[in-house]
Amino acid sequence: MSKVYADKDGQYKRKDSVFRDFISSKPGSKFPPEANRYHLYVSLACPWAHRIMITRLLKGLTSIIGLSVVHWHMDTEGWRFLADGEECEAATIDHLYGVKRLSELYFKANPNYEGRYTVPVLWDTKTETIVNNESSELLRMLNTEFNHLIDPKYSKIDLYPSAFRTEIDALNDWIYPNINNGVYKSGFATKQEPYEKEVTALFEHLNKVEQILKEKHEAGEEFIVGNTLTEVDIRLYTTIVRFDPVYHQHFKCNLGMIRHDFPNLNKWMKNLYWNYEAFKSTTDFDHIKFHYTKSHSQINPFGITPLGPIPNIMEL
Ligand SMILES: N[C@@H](CCC(=O)N[C@@H](CS)C(=O)NCC(=O)O)C(=O)O
Repeated sequence: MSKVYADKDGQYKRKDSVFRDFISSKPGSKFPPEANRYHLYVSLACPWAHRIMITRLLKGLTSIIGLSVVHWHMDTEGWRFLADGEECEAATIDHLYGVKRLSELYFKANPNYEGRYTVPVLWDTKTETIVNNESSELLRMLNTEFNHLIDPKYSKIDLYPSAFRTEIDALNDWIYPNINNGVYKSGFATKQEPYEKEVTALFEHLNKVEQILKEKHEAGEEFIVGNTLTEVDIRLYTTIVRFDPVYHQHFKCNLGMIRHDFPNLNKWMKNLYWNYEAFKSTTDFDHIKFHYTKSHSQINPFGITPLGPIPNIMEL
């Protein structure tokens, strides 16, 4: 029997990330910002890791923080890197140690580790440990802590501007549980009642963002907060771009599709994808579709990947 993520009530409960240190330039910091000291481990399929890939590009950090990309297939032992002679476009070996599995890095960091081996991971090559594996915190670190090491055209980009922090925090507070995690809570439910409750809440909150974006578009603006790209756009984009290709069918989030039923969310997503390289170049629909449909055998036992929707994202 493959893994079931729900508890006995049929509800999916996500576990908190456990490595929660911070890169900081404050005196005495255990993890000071330095070029080429830290390394990111990601999956191109994963919406949480995708947040960090977008941020790494937007902030011009590609030559400062290295990157290893796991294969899209996640089995009962978790994520693995590309094996010798194996082909999987955009996946890599582990560039630091050449290990086969992400779990080996978790055990290197803590031999008694007992949790799941999740991406994203920010690894410190100096102390050989995991600094942090929580995407919402990694996003904030990449936003501020390397600013003195990068070109001013990148350091001036602020994804969590102080003028909008209250508004951003308030949006994160309902977008995360109802939308980002809402698709997982719908898809991993193993009883009818929790599924219906979660999918209903998900669509109520998609309608709420649709309304916000309608007003923004009417005012000639393109982003969710203020008139500037913030972490709210990044955090929502990585869920919405997976919605029609995967969540609608695989996670049974099928009370509507972004392309047919949410014109303003669709317009906002297409704008980010087609007009911002950091979004388009980090969105890999093959990794996304293959990962979910061929890794969650409890949901899709034969691992058949549906052909549609075609296209994965509509033209502008
Ligand atoms: N709270 C974490 C969640 C990360 C997470 O759940 N990642 C999934 C992939 S989408 C993972 O690596 N799962 C591995 C597993 O469950 O074994 C974050 O936002 O960084």
